[in-house]
Amino acid sequence: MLLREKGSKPIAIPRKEIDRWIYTTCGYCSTGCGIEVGVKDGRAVSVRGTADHPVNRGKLCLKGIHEFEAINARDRAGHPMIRDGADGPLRRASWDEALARTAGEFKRIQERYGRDALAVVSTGQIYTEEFYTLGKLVRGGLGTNNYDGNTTLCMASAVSGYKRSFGSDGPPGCYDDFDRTECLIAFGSNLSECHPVLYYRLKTALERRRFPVIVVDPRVTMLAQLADIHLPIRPGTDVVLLNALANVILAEGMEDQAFALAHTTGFEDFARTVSRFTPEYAEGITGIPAGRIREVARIYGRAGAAMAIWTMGINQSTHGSDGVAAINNLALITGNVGKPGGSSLSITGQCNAMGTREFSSASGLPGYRQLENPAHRSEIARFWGVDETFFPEKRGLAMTDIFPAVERGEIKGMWVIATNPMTSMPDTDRVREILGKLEFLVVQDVYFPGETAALAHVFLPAAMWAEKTGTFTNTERRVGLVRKAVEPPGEAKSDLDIFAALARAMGLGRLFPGEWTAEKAFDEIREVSRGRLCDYSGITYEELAARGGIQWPSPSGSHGTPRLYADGLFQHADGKARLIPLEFVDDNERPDESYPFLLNTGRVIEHWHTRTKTGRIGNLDKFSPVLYVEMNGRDAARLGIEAMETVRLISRRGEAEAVCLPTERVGPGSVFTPFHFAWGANKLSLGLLDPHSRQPAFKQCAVRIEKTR
Ligand SMILES: Nc1nc2c(c(=O)[nH]1)N[C@H]1C(S)=C(S)[C@@H](COP(=O)(O)OP(=O)(O)OC[C@H]3O[C@@H](n4cnc5c(=O)[nH]c(N)nc54)[C@H](O)[C@@H]3O)O[C@H]1N2
Ligand SMILES: Nc1nc2c(c(=O)[nH]1)N[C@H]1C(S)=C(S)[C@@H](COP(=O)(O)OP(=O)(O)OC[C@H]3O[C@@H](n4cnc5c(=O)[nH]c(N)nc54)[C@H](O)[C@@H]3O)O[C@H]1N2
Ligand code: SF4
Ligand SMILES: [Mo]
Repeated sequence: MLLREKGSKPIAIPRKEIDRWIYTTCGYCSTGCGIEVGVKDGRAVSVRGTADHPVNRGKLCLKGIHEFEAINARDRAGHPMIRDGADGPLRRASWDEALARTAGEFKRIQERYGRDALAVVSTGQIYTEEFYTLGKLVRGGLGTNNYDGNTTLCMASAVSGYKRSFGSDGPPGCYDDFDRTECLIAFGSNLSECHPVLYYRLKTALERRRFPVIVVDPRVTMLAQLADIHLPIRPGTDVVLLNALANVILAEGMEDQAFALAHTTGFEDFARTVSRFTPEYAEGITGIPAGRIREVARIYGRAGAAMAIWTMGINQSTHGSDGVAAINNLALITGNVGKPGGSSLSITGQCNAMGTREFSSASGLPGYRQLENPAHRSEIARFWGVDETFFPEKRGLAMTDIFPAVERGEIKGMWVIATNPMTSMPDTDRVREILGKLEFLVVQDVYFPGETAALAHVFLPAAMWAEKTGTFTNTERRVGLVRKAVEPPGEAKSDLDIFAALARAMGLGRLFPGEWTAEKAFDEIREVSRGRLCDYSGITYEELAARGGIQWPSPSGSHGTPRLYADGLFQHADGKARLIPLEFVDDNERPDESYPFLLNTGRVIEHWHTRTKTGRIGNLDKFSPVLYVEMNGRDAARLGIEAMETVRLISRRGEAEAVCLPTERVGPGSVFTPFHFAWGANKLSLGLLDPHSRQPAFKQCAVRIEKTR
């Protein structure tokens, strides 16, 4: 009222006529919010949060609220395209022609150079049914072992760390832990911008009941401002901090000995290693005062139930997998696994980064099975009706190793599905050269043009979120249903239909008999997962819609499981978890005289990754329209750079121009820039790889900043 009196307009939400509301799950991040699409005359015209949904309780974040606009945005691809010759323009083609060309080139390349000369690079953003279908085609039909996805840029370290500690992938905790914990420690997670509805869950839990929140992040994020204690860690040194926390917990007898004895192995080696990581030693490496480390260890160690969460600040590091194992170590010595409020919970990234881990076969076989395990190979061979000797006996190259293999001439063809490496991989000038070396590149996406699509020989237009039916799995293992609300544009087909059609074009139709549908794929998923950790056998689409999702394992007759390992039985053969001694390896590019700043990269709330969606949505793009770099005010003053002045960022790989924002949010000597812009962060990044997970260290490289005038 007051605002109106002053003459400014209040926000007006137009009343829209809606024919139907269709229940789905959000297609952006892994929080997995329940969201309904409002349809009018066959068009998506609105969305609303599902009021009683167990995840979001009716709330949505900025991206969710505008999600229907991504469907109607400009440049939706409606027909296949083909490039005649090596460098002719892309021209419109029929599906028959595009599929025949793709099938022909895949066959030619595999016959001439071998099965593995074709690489398949997928995503964390299509449905689980689509992942399963793709995996069946690639592992059971194409037979290339160079099959992976962008989850290697994202969740690979979490997967690797979970496997090393617990014997299997699968986040043990759940969101309900926010409501039950007595201490939360968050590592490298910008929760308020990247998982805003989880931030809301955390804040609501804190309003009901105070408990200490500790945030470990070199940057003063909004989450850091909410924290009781913020530890502005020197980038890339989390393993040292974690070892020191364990050091104090053991030195002061705060461990849960009964739990550690009954449910872990390796205690003595672990204790010996962390005994060297005193808080004083850790202070020298992490920059966190020893007294602070002791204080945090005591809060965490004495809490009845303590919860650790983490995201890319841990995973995207040269020792990301060790960082995850170190967080798990801390949880294991204090008995904080499998109990209400006590967990080691990796906050996932993409809407279905979990689904690909479960059923895409990208790093193994469906249902968390491994290529290295002969029993797993024969189970799946029998289930799919293929010869078991067709499967490789170990995993092939990860996404980050596939690109160098193209550079070396070992891979000649690539199929890129729902990912945009020309913007999201480290050192994009090199990525461009690598993609240019391919004899054949197929890109399957929902928009055209795009940075990667522009280089394709064949472009396949896909239906997007809410234009097809299927499921996503979120951070807390909750399988959520996405229903088809509207028709895709033009001739675009669901990824599932594209996979089945390509299989037929390649003479592999036997893998997908009859009419291959999401329901059929889901039935196979239920069957193939029976008795596995990620058991879907008790899940149906109807139950998913009725309950707002179900958390696996959900064997027949059950309605899901909130926490893994509640019985203390882990997935290693002896049923015990491993305490893993971890050393600190300091191998990042370090700032020096020529490149004096350490560059940190990440996200803003308005944008999604490479901006293919959010860059096309006015209500999001206009709030974050330009590439910027945060720099400490003292550094800016020293270099004579003013607020909003355009500066040049230069690394050993490339250059980018950005608007400078002097701020106290980053400390002296470090700068931060979002990675969403094709002309930004990844022209500069180095992306050294973690030895276990092959995930790139996107968050640490050295740059120089110059004035442009
Ligand atoms: N708005 C929005 N939300 C998203 C996404 C998006 O693109 N936009 N993407 C989704 C996806 S796929 C993902 S993976 C998640 C990512 O979610 P987050 O990981 O939360 O996001 P980031 O901004 O990449 O990085 C998180 C934090 O790590 C910190 N960090 C950097 N180096 C270190 C370090 O050495 N140690 C520690 N402890 N911290 C460090 C950074 O300062 C940053 O604040 O977000 C998901 N949600
Ligand atoms: N410097 C730096 N780089 C980073 C990161 C960082 O923090 N810093 N983070 C990394 C992380 S965690 C991630 S997850 C990656 C993300 O990197 P990308 O996966 O490259 O990012 P997106 O823009 O989400 O790409 C998804 C593509 O799929 C398309 N698409 C959307 N829905 C569908 C669909 O249903 N079907 C098909 N076929 N296509 C679809 C979109 O239009 C888009 O082109 O970036 C990584 N790169
Ligand atoms: S928090 Fe994530 S899942 Fe929820 S509305 Fe926002 S983007 Fe969608
Ligand atoms: Mo991610």
